[in-house]
Amino acid sequence: MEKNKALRVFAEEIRVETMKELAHLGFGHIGGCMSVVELLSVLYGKEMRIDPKNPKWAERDKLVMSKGHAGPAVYAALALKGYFPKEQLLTLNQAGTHLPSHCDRNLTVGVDMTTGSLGQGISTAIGLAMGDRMMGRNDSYTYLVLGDGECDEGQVWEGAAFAAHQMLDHLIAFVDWNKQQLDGACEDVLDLGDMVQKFRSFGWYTQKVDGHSVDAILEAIEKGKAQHEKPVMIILDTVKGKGCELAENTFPCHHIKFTAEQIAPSIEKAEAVLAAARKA
Ligand SMILES: Cc1ncc(C[n+]2csc(CCOP(=O)(O)OP(=O)(O)O)c2C)c(N)n1
Repeated sequence: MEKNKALRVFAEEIRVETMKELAHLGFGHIGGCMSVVELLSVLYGKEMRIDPKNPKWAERDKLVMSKGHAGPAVYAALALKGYFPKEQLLTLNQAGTHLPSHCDRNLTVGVDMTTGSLGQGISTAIGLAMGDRMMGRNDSYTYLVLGDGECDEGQVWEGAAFAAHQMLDHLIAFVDWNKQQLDGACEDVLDLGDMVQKFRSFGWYTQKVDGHSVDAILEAIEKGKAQHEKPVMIILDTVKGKGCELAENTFPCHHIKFTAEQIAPSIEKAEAVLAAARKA
């Protein structure tokens, strides 16, 4: 059992709310949403210095969800933190919504960066981190979430070299290493080999942890913050679709369609896991 019960519960809440959002729509990027819920729980539930009542607070920590198709999971975390009413989640991707399928900083309260064109988030995150440094906001951190398929983009490696050169120790990045991308396994589409060695050789303080353990993620962030010379990379060993039975049993499960009936048993199971986490 995990030490941090509140974060375990928050992760399961994000999971359930995300599934309900997507169930209402009948399709979506369920796989890559499910694999980041523990990370979002740790970030929004504990690690990030934020104030939902003051979302534009300049000194806040920022998050760049570079794999912007995980927007629905980010929105669930934001709603649960009180950035906007939970009922809004059911407007996902509908005409006039504030919650588009991919993150948009101009539309959604609490979203710090517009993303969706893969590869670009590392550059904007570097910009945010450098901006904080230039403005003397030394307590502010920028968090960045990359997909493993996204790391096929050359821009990721240009950013990786630059962040290390700038010794951007207040940039804390994650790769959601769920081993799948849009239409198959990462190792079949473009095998990047050992991600830990790759980022380490680019000069990052790199660790690999169980991406579904809130305790492990928290510990890795604290270790990263304890050093002051390198940008931090945490490779999250995850399962695409984690905790949504329908998605976990579909390959690839990147963007799937489902009826309410098809996804209902998966939601019921996730709700049971949430109830058990609350009782534990
Ligand atoms: C520049 C760019 N090329 C292609 C796409 C289409 N696309 C959306 S998601 C995706 C796969 C991403 O895989 P990964 O980064 O591993 O995300 P995850 O598996 O975590 O969902 C692709 C190719 C895009 N959004 N941006």
